[in-house]
Amino acid sequence: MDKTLSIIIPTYNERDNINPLVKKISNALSGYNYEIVFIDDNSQDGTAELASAMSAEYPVRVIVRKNERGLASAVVEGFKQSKGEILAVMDADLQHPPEVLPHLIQAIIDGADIAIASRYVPGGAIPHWGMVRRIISKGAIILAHLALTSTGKVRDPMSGYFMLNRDVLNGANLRPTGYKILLEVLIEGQYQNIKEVPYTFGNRSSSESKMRMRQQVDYLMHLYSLMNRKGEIIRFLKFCAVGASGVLVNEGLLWILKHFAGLHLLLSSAISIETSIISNFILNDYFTFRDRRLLGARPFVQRLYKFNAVSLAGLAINMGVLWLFTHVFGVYYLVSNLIGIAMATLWNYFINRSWTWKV
Ligand SMILES: Nc1nc2c(ncn2[C@@H]2O[C@H](COP(=O)(O)OP(=O)(O)OP(=O)(O)O)[C@@H](O)[C@H]2O)c(=O)[nH]1
Ligand SMILES: [Mg+2]
Repeated sequence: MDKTLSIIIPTYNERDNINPLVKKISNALSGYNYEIVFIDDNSQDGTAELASAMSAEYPVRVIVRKNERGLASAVVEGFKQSKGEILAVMDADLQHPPEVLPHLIQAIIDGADIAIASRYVPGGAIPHWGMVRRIISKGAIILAHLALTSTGKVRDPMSGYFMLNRDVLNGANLRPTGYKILLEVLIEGQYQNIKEVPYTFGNRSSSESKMRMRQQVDYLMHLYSLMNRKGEIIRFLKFCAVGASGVLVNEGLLWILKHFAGLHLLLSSAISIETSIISNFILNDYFTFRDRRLLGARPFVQRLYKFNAVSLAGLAINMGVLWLFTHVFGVYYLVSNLIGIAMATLWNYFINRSWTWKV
């Protein structure tokens, strides 16, 4: 590879890991044109001094930030301060094995714009994690897929170990909070091809973990910010508003059919429910998912069928939850119904977004 690779490594109190890390990278990348850029947030254990000392023998640069803390913002600083046409990001604690770097480089050479070292593709693993941490990690990934549409095909969007063409960041306004810099790149960057390369997540080799409860909160805030930027919060609110309008249509028509037309209650209800489903569909097609619809009569009718099916299943969910909470858990029925409505709304929203208005 004739392009220069800059490996960005954020550090905070990683003194004991620097020496083995740099040596392993050097072994893995002999013959490559690369630099290692440490972004240290003024560690008090001498990390920066030790790393600087290694620059005599290895292509190492150290940038010390005195007034800022945070992994993701350190990486963004590294992007700015480095020279390479190819960028890599990895942790300092040897949980990201440097032996994977050549595989990531190969993926980029083969045409990937972003190459992700992934724990969740076949061949990848996290042998040292307990059950709780696994569940949190998987839950966070599912949440990201639900909240954001663009992470769709990536199995490990939370990976902190990845490589990319610098061009991906052209025009990208990176504003990450917390730890998940790749998520930010996936949402803000410009790319066509992503390749995931399997790897085994190592055990933290020394020093203390900075993994805290605070990170989970940061993650949720980051997710909210990304959803907001992508218009996904507004989309969900529109969907809820349309749903509320459907309740009015349903109630109004039921009243008219029962009271004025004198139809049987259940027949009136069936007609009202179906009418509100159709009015919801038209409003959602026009407002909520306008950017995701295919034009033409045929796709329109297909969407209508799908929306109908999803809504009827939603109705069943609403009633099932109502029954379960009221009769099994002994919850007051109006409260159970609210829970049912919330569940059905989430179901309707996510299934319609990914199926009815699939892009
Ligand atoms: N510059 C900078 N680096 C940080 C900061 N917090 C963590 N890091 C570095 O980011 C990398 C990942 O941090 P870790 O504490 O290992 O996080 P983790 O891998 O999710 O957690 P463990 O599995 O417990 O190791 C390491 O190289 C840390 O030194 C920070 O505030 N500033
Ligand atoms: Mg770590």
